[in-house]
Amino acid sequence: MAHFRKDFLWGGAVAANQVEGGYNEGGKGLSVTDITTAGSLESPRYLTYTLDGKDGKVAGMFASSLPKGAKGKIFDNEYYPNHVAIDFYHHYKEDIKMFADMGFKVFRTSIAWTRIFPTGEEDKPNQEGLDFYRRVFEELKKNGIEPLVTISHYEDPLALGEKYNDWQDRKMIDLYVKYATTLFKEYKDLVKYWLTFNEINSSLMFLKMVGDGNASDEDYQKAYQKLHHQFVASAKAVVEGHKINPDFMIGNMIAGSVYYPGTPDPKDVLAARYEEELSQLYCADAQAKGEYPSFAKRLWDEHNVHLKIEDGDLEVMKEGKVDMYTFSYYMSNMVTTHDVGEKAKGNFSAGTRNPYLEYSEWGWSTDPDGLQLYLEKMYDRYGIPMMVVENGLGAVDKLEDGTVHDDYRIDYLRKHIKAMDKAVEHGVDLRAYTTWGCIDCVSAGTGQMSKRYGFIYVDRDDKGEGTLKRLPKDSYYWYQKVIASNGDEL
Ligand code: P53
Repeated sequence: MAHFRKDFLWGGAVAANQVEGGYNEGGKGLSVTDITTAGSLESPRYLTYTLDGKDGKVAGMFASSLPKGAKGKIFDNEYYPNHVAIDFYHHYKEDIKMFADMGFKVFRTSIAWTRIFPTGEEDKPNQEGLDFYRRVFEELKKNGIEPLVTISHYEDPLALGEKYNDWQDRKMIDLYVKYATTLFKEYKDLVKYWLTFNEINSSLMFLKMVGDGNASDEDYQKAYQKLHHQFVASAKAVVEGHKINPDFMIGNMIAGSVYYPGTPDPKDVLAARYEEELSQLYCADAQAKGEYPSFAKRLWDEHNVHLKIEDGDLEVMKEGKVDMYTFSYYMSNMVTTHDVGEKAKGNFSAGTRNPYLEYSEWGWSTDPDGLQLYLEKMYDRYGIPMMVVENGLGAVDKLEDGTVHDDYRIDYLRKHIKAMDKAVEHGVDLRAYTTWGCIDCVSAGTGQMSKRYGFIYVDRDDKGEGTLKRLPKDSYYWYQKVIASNGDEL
């Protein structure tokens, strides 16, 4: 027998910009993702904003600032995969019906800030945008599905990015809080679960991708300053949210990973620990303990960072601690000071390939034990309810007789569900599991459609061709059984 609670929330996750399309419909403004072109494994697109008057390859959707004076622009001869994505904007009813048919109890999506405040600075929210999400949430509720809503998922208004140099300016805090409070008030009876920022720690992890991992002190200064503003914004949103509805459960969202020492050399053990402090615990402590960790000073000093902290900031961080710890988990990492093994490739994977693990076509390791370890470690550290809000295998699927035989995906998910079950057996208070890209969508890292995660196949390719028809894969029927048996039938 599996150990999941009776009311365990099984479901799936996506983000507005990766599924909705309709990028200029319903009064929506441009987001940073709308000006991001497609990429590939070799050339991940978070390095390739298309900018007017600059040569383009300067900063990406995860960067902490735009080059001074840069203006985002849409070029006629470029392809922008998020402009149509899978057109969830017009297909949401059909898609929610399929989620309900699988037995989903929860569906995680985000709200596009630019549907609500097109430039981020309007006095009044855009009614059409509010109405769209109301229809989506009502449709979910009608189907017995609880919405889990990310307030900001790599889709900030482009106008704010340009004007306030991404999150370098404190002004962003108030604009974010105004946006979040608008959502809380509008949907207070429809949405109970909220996440403030998607993978907030990606700003620090992203630095590994800059200049072959040799980001400058200035890059670190910007990343830490951006994070400080986001921590304060997140905490203020938590405080305001609880005033609007004390039942809200508001979570952080960390790109979760574990870091193994590559050899038993104590130097490697220390290096792996330091990597964990930088990439995980710094942000996790700030939001779940409501304070900077003891090792923060070491991290700042390492890169001559001087954080601008204003009066009241630290108090509000303490007051606005999150109610639950939520994270994505795809892979683990290995850190070594020795010259052993092949360098790991792919998103964020600084370090070396682990000889005990298998790697996906995109270079991500499969490590379910790492998920168990992560859950047990973090629950022990923070002691608040946890949710795995992203997990899954990005793979190329082959359409055969109108379906996809994706046993590799079933295998990946099965192992991770078993790992979660172990952690629950060991005492972790786990509330939900939402697999990433439960319906095929545009990859965040590469902009590809061919990197698929879904239980539902969507007929659309990397060039934007296809009928957008939805088809259940083998994993669709498998997940239906998993949910119906509350994790017993794997
Ligand atoms: P894609 C890197 C490493 C771990 C998680 O990613 C990441 C990334 C970014 O590429 O992002 C999350 O689409 C993110 C989602 C994203 C998903 O992982 O690159 O929250 O938006 O789609 C999978 O394969």
